[in-house]
Amino acid sequence: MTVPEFVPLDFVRLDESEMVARARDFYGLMRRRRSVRSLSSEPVPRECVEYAVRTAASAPSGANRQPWRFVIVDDTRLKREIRVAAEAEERENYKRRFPPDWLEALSVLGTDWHKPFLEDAPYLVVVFKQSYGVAETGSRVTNYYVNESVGIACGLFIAALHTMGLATLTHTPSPMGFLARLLKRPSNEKPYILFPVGYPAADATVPVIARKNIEDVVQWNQGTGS
Ligand code: IYR
Repeated sequence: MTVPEFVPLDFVRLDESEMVARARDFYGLMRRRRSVRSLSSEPVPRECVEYAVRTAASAPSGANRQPWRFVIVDDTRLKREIRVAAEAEERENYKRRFPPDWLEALSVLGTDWHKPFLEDAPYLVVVFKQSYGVAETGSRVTNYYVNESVGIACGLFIAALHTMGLATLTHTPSPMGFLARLLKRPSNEKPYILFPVGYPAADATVPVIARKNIEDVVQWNQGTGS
């Protein structure tokens, strides 16, 4: 066993008024985030997407294994290949694979199999989860809570993009195996989410949908179980 090493926590204690002000401000910013399906092809500074990835990679993870890989695609040809492959899968989904109740659930979002944002966005960030790690010797290393860890990292990624004034969409063209193939990822990595990143198109629209009321998502203490 390795002996753990500890250092004092670098922590800034805030006044209560400052805490509440920050809580309110952050909520005020984040509640305005929307998933955006029409993105502008206007260039975005590389630094922005790099900082968003750094933020994501700061997420907590099971046993600190950091079981993620972020592939940033800005190559026009590769983006086109990804679009063609994603649209082929999604065409099947919408025409044959999705059951009627799923199509009904999607109808309020106005989605279909066309994915122009995969070519329009200046960057596609494809997040891979590492089902297991590979040591320098080549032997397998167990990763823990992989889905939870990568999900949290993706949440931070989305928040970082929104804070810097960029838009994205949580896109999961299904099945996503083509992403591992096109991006030449090793077999321990599975595609998790594809994020197109850019400015919203000037004429972007979003569906009229609502978030649940806070009473419907929060419970303090015991419920009735009914
Ligand atoms: N992945 C498909 C379908 C889709 C599924 C859900 I659940 C959504 O919230 C949105 C879309 C697509 O991208 O069209």
